[in-house]
Amino acid sequence: MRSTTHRPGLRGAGTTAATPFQRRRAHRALGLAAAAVLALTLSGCGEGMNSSADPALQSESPEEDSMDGMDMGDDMGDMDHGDAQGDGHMHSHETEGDGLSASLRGLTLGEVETNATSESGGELSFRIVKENGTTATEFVRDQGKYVHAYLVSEDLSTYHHVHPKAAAGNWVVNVPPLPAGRVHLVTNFVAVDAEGEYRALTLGTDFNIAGEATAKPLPKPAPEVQVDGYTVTLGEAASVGAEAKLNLTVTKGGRPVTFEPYLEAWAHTSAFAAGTQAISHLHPAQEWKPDATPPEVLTFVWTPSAAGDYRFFVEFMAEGELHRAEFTRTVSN
Ligand SMILES: [Cu+2]
Repeated sequence: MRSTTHRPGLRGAGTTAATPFQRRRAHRALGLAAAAVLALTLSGCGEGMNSSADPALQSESPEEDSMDGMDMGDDMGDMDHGDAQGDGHMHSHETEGDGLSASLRGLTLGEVETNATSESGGELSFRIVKENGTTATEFVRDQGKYVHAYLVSEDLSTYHHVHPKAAAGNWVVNVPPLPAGRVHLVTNFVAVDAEGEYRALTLGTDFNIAGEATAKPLPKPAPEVQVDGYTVTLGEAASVGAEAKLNLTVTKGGRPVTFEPYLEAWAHTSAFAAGTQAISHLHPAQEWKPDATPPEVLTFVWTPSAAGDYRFFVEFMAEGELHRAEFTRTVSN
């Protein structure tokens, strides 16, 4: 796999195999209204965030320019938590949006390009564009990263969580081979809009990978799954509008494992709705802080806004490695 080089000319040279797209399904627009209604409010993002003058908060810092942007299964090397602890923004910002809209609050996820195919990995790039047409370049690190990006296939059988790096607002990340067909890209970030306001947003769009999509059925709900020698259990989902507390336990040989922090949380869960690919990204109620004692049980609090099947991608760190457990959960009316 090529390294991420952040060449501004990515789109120019060497991308003859790129699949250009900006396609957005028209019916996604219908989801916009729903997303706006269900959106969480921004929580005090203006307070204590005097970022524009602070180079540490800029996305262009060269120390961000490294090859470790990709987290896939056990391939984790992206653990630069160090400077996140210095900037005073370790809390997670409540995000607005469920990834079904590419635009919210004057910021748009656009210029999505990739030269990855179903056979080979490549680079994925995109920009966050302001209402005035300029590229957003001021980002605040959140959960250890400036931008979290999630890629899922339409059938939710494929999930990747990657962390792009930017040069002049052009976010680039190495991605593995991607499934043929429609791929849904979700980006999660805190950025400054054209008015200088901080926006914690979850924006999403689709693109196509050439080839014939082969949809797999969603696996049946199971109370526990085995992954990397661990037994992982996740609680049941509730009904629409009701708060569910989904407990997560991880054991090995019958003993609880010690959770290790990953991206400033004890675990991360991306829950995608089957069909729409609406995302809820959840963190445990047990907040991670430096020197905190690892809890034995983690609790994801989630109030689903729509009935149907969901695929939960639970990412946790144990014994120095990142692991991912996947669950299907059904939300009833
Ligand atoms: Cu997270």
